[in-house]
Amino acid sequence: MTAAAETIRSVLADLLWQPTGPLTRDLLLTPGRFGLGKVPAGKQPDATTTMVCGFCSTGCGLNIHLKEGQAVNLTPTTNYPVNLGMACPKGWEALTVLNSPDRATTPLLRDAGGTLRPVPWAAALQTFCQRMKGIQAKHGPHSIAFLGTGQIPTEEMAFLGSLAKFGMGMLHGDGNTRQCMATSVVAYKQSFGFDAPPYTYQDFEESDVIVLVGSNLCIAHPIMWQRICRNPHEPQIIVVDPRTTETAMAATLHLPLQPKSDLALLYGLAHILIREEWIDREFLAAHTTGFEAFAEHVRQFTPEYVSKVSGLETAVLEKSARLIHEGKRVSFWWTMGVNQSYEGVRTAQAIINLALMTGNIGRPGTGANSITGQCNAMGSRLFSNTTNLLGGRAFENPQHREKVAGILGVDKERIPTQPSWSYDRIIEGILRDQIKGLWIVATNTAHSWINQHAVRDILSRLDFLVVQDMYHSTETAELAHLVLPAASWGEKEGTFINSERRFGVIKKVVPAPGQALADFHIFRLIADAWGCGEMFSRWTSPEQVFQILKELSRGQPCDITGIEDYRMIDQRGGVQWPYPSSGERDEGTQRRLFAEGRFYHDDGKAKFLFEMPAEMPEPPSEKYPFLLLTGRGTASQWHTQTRTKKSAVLRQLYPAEIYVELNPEDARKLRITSNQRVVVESQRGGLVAKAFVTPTVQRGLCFLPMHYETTNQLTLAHFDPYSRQPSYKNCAVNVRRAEVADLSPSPFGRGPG
Ligand SMILES: Nc1nc2c(c(=O)[nH]1)N[C@H]1C(S)=C(S)[C@@H](COP(=O)(O)OP(=O)(O)OC[C@H]3O[C@@H](n4cnc5c(=O)[nH]c(N)nc54)[C@H](O)[C@@H]3O)O[C@H]1N2
Ligand SMILES: Nc1nc2c(c(=O)[nH]1)N[C@H]1C(S)=C(S)[C@@H](COP(=O)(O)OP(=O)(O)OC[C@H]3O[C@@H](n4cnc5c(=O)[nH]c(N)nc54)[C@H](O)[C@@H]3O)O[C@H]1N2
Ligand code: SF4
Ligand SMILES: [Mo]
Repeated sequence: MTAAAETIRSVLADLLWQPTGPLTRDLLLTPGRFGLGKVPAGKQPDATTTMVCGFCSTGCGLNIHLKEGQAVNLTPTTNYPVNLGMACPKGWEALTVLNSPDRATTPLLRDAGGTLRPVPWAAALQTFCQRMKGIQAKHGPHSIAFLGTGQIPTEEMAFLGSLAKFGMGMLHGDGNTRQCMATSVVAYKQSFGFDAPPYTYQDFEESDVIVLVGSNLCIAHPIMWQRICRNPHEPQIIVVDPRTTETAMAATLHLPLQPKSDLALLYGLAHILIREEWIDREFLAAHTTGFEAFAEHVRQFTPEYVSKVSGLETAVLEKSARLIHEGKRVSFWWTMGVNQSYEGVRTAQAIINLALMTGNIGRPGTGANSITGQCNAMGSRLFSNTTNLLGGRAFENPQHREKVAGILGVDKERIPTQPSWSYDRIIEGILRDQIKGLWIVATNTAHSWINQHAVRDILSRLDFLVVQDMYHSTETAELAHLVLPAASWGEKEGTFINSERRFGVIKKVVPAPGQALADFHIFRLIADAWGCGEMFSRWTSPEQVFQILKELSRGQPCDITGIEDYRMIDQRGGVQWPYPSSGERDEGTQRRLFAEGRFYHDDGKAKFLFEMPAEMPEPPSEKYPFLLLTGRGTASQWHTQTRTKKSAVLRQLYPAEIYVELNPEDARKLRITSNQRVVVESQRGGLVAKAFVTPTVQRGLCFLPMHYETTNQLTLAHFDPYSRQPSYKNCAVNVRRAEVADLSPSPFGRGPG
């Protein structure tokens, strides 16, 4: 069979669910709903199958209950080693959000009058290739780019990155993981020699001291928090967060530091630990480099100095250092309060340094542990072919290129010799007329990217914007020239890799609506239409691609050649990397890295890396006297809400309208009371929100959840210099009571919420 015929066969098999009838050419030629994908009634027994959740990186196991072969309900899996029978509200509602009138069911093309109209797949594919190739012919091969995601299966990410770069000749493609994990990736690579979060979730239960920095587990990772609650050692829980979050309230010690004083604080803790000789000299000598220079660096971070910068009392600093010293198994965890910062990489490394100098790594209950965000951010870090060449390799390395070319059977000249521009550079590239065509897959840039007015303006300058999403109503799809309708979690197959490096399987348990196709099949169709289908002739199904990924991982720290197939992953309750086919391998269900103290740098040692703290680029001023923090609002809201707002149950669990958290004293001075509408404005824009007056935010700070459309109209586009991750959690704003003129009609874009 030719590659094109094979594509049509596999696409139809997917649409028909159980292919029973003859193949139909209508699929490619007719727009509209087909009623394909109906499960033949009565053909299959009722049963239960298992898969992992598709929201957050915890990667909970779910039992999916099937009636006549189709999912009707779900329950958390009791014997899955991640969640042990628990799920958060999003997990429980994961099937519900699939049914919605705004699901994209057919390709949509913007007509001459500016309206998006249904077109058949064949026309959509033809337009896609003509317009993208036209741009390349006029402006050069690198004038088209893509933006991907941490929320599609690993096999699909690898397909997108390989098709775009090796098949279509793109150089630039990045993902929303830049907004999220780039800082951890760079920090680990520089410190350990490979992007390798070392922990397993059991460490939550085995620590006697747990340090959470910029991480609101109760809201963002509630099942991980449940694992802490199961810890039998009555652990000390130290939470470092400027806000008194739900997690901070449950801590044994909360350090409400000034925002972005983390670096000084962490150096200050190192200072005390060294002063008291509470460090593991033996471990330092055998397994690390650069400690002496680091010790010299932190001498200036005296408790008095750090107290001034952070607003924490010296006694609290001394107490924190003592707790770390007295702990036998201390684990350090961080999330976006660290990563989303203009000095995120060095802050993450300051955490890594604490773990190294106290010998808290490689043993149960220890580690310098970055918690991931999206269900498959880890898959994207290893296999999306954006920043890294497939399998955690480097584009710049000729041996790596040769290796990948050999495994894929691709001409090595087709592999770029440099990594892609980062997300912010791609956006800037549009502004500079260097990028004219953009393909956005499973991310909602027009809502989630920093400084939203600017990014929407920039996207609107593109000659051709393609958005591939499960809903046609996202803020980004509304700007598109072409919308490609995607099947979602539950409607397709593949693997996700969770925060603790565990592969889990997802399955097709409901048909996708209308003509929506798995991203996998969309990539196949595009490969054929582009004329590079032969290059992907082995990429016939997700499970076939999984076999290719195994080969790509061979000999890498993330070697998974020992995993046979999806069945094995499913039966074992997931498998953590590494799991090589040969040599020593740990068969346990909970596995951590660095037990032998061997890191991935050539000398086998971890590096101490440090730098002087930087100035905050936009501190509060007379005109904008508050510092704005942003982040997750509730356990029931997911990001830009495209999914979670589709569930009536979840909608009951969070405020429909955007709200801003304000300190009572500040509110009193401004004559603002709870539930009153206020204007929050920065140099870049303003929004109307309901005031939520609460002592959980300190004076001079305010907090907006990221889930509402307008939040990023305020944020300042600035980035960590090493990871290029946006610093979403600090910009200067003013808050005032809303006047009548502010309210109706809203002067701020599409209005509140
Ligand atoms: N319910 C829900 N869960 C989610 C998500 C979701 O959208 N909804 N998203 C998932 C994703 S992709 C991610 S990345 C994770 C994010 O998970 P988290 O990082 O835990 O969530 P955030 O609320 O973004 O940020 C955490 C905390 O950082 C604090 N912070 C702000 N500035 C600073 C600072 O300067 N220093 C310190 N120490 N702390 C600071 C904030 O006050 C906030 O409480 O959540 C995942 N889980
Ligand atoms: N102010 C502020 N902004 C932030 C943050 C913050 O803390 N503060 N956090 C940042 C972080 S950490 C993150 S991760 C980003 C998240 O930002 P986004 O990635 O923009 O958020 P989502 O809403 O998860 O968008 C995912 C999109 O993919 C679609 N989708 C879901 N499943 C599929 C699928 O299988 N196939 C396809 N094709 N589409 C699918 C969804 O409908 C949705 O439109 O936001 C960032 N933005
Ligand atoms: S904690 Fe995360 S993975 Fe678990 S059910 Fe909730 S959203 Fe899903
Ligand atoms: Mo994220």
